[in-house]
Amino acid sequence: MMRPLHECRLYGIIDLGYVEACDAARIVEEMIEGGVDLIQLRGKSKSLGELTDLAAELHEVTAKSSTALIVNDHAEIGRRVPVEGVHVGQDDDSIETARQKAARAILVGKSTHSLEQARAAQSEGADYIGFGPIFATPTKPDYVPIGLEDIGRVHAEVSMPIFCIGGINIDNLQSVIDAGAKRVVMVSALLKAHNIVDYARCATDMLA
Ligand code: TZP
Repeated sequence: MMRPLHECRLYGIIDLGYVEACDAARIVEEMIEGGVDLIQLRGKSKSLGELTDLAAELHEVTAKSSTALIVNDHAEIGRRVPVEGVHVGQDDDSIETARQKAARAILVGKSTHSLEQARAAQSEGADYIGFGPIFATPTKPDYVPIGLEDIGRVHAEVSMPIFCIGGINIDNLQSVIDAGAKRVVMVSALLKAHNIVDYARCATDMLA
């Protein structure tokens, strides 16, 4: 059983732009051991079939733990693989369409890049949002960072879980927490860490 969403603090992403599919299961195991609460599978250049097969392989690993597996973009994967959720961007399916495609109760998260988009995602019925990029990030080079200033306001105005994202690492995590964040996503920082287990533990301890 996955940890209740409101108890989740650290969200990792298996981004196939950074890691090979053949290493994904090992990295998922390390993230789980380090206390990562949610893991997203993201592979912008992979086919639906490849992502479905990989999601099935990774879910066999996450199912033995309380860590949830979320797929990026393709809610229809949720029909074939018992993933816990799907994540959509601003230019992807609506929350409603994602729920229809999954055809069962599933978490639906949405990327937001401003206060206005965060409020809209709440009205649209998202279960959680990503909010960022907080800092400049090589993972999304074409996005203008929104900075730390709106983190307090978004937490005051939006009641669902908010995961701050974008350029967050162990060295700047405290500044994000001090700005009001309770939850974060780390992509490159975790994937490039020499020891993913220790790096994730350090982050989850800070977020506890
Ligand atoms: N959405 C906003 S920023 C971002 C996404 C997917 C990338 C975050 O990656 P990193 O490597 O943690 O900066």
